[in-house]
Amino acid sequence: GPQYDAWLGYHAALPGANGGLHKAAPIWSKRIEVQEQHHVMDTALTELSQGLSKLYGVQPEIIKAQTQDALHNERIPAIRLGTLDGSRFAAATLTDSERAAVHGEGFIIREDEAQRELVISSATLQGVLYAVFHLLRELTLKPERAQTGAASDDMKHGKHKRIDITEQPVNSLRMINQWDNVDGSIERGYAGRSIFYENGEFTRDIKRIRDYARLLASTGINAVAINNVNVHRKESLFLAERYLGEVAKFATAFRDYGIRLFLSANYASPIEVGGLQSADPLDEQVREWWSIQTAKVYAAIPDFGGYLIKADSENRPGPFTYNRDHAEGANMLAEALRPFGGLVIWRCFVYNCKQDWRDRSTDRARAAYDHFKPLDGRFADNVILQIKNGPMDFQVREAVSPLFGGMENTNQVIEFQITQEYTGQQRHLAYLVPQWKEVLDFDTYAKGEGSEIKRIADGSLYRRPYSGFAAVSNIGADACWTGHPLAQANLYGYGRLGWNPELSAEQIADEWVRLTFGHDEQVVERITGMLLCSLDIYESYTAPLGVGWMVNPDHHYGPNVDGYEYSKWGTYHFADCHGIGVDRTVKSGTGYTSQYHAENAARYESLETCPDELILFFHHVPYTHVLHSGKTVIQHIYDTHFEGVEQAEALAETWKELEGKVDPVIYSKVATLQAEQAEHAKEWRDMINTYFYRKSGIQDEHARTIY
Ligand code: BDP
Repeated sequence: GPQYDAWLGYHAALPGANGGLHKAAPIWSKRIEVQEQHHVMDTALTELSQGLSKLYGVQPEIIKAQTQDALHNERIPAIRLGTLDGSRFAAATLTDSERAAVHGEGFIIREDEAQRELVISSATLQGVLYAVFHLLRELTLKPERAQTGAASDDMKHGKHKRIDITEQPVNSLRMINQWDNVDGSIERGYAGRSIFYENGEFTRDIKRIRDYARLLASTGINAVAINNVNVHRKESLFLAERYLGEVAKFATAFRDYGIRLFLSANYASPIEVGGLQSADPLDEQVREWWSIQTAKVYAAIPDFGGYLIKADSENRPGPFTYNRDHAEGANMLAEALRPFGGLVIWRCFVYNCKQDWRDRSTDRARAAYDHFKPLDGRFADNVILQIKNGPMDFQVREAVSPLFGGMENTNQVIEFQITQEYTGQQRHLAYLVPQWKEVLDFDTYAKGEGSEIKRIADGSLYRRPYSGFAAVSNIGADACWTGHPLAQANLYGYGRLGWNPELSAEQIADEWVRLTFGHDEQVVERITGMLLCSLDIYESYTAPLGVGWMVNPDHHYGPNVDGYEYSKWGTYHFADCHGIGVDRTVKSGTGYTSQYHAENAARYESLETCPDELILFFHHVPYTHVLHSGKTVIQHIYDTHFEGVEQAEALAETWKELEGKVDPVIYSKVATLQAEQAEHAKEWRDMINTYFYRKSGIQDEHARTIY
């Protein structure tokens, strides 16, 4: 059904035109020709013929032939697809410079002048698959584009443009992290149980894994880590014979969609799995164990991606136990993986989660930079550091991580969180693409103006061999995959942004809505509108001005004004009767601002130039401090919390206008969730407003009732 098909329903091409579907079919859509045999090519063929038959009601004929002569008779209209080197028709139709314009997973889709032939080509088979998904997306998004032939009005007026598309992915690694546990639970999962595991075993439902792989590949994802970064005892054994066969089955499902499989590994695996006494990275026995074990992994999965590691973080083991640093720790694994072309993805989420809160110099925001910056240049060339977008932990608003721009000689990927741990847990609507865009467009000034984070993530600024995106998935066994049906837009958007960070949040929202719900203009306008304002709304009724963390400890859902204030996790707002905020300045605070390059350091250090939305992230100010907006901090808090509730209520009302215009199951699911959000927003408003009213004793200028 539509929930499960997500953005791949291809039902929406021509609304209301069911009977006349086949008339709209492009001339080339009835025949597909290929020369190459490969599992990814098979996937591409299946996707293409399925997609075309859904769009146009005609099942294309697939011609597989080894010889060029049998195929390339240009008088027969067809789609001809293959790699640049493996298919001769690509050579016949594309010029040298056209061929040179794409590499790796990039692709070309070209219609000939007469619009009777469509050539799809790429240097790689994955590229061919991405091209197929891209073509089907374009045909769905722009149904008029496919109307070739005399019947088309555009043609009569000579306006129809032939299809001519060249695409090149900007980021090489475009990865998804599953935080799934083998017992079937998902850490920070809000969409039901795991689709990967049940009751301590790998699922038998490989079809569902394939369907997931398909969704991911359609947006351009090419790597997946299939287990939680917190690797507990049982998951450690994924490296052992006991489970490797199962891992290999998953790898096959993903491989068919051009996705490489990675495992999160426990740093103490030599002890947990191997029965050794130590996991010291400089111990010969330990190194040998990793080499042998890694060879076994590659025997089962020849294209295995590598290990994702969370070490010395939140009670996970790591090299610190042996007085070794993280370069020594990571490089040992890199050595074991190198012979097979594998990668170590080493997370930078390292901080002291047992710190003494009375000591304000241990600012958690500082931790990753303090820890990793001195190691720049010491990591092996197949190690990639995975850095969260912000220095704290996926808050609705926080500064960007200063590690971006701090490590010129180290491979790095940026880590986002698609799962909405701190942004409403898929019960509140929060379209996250605008937040990711802001981070990616942030100028670090690392090499002067124009050193945006997206250029560090894509490897171009420092010319790094490995780079890209990683993100924590938001899916589970839920019927619509993502709990909140509109949260699918975040999974879709993440993939699209990884492929091309220049796409706008608006364009991605528009694409997703049209692919999922069709082209009814009211539907498109309302849903994109809801998505695009959703994160601002969520921010306005939750923790104010970048201070973060006013959530319930542990599960992190709902307001809790002092829940983390006196705990050891290093997540404070320091509110008292005089003021609020974390002083991270050099002048009087933790000195965190100095981790940025001069331009940003100065901007954040000064109250005059620090942006309003981050004022409490960087400064401790009195409630009467006047923001650039002209409002005092306390009045800003009151106003945004009252407005936020009204806007959350408006979201629910807007959705109601779509009754009867979208799939009824999706309609009622979202209607229920939006009503809950509007209610829950009041709880946020009242707790936050009351708290600051009591702390400050300052009345609301508009004398609204504060509970
Ligand atoms: C935090 C989550 C925790 C994760 C951790 C991580 O609360 O469950 O294990 O991040 O990224 O956001 O390792």
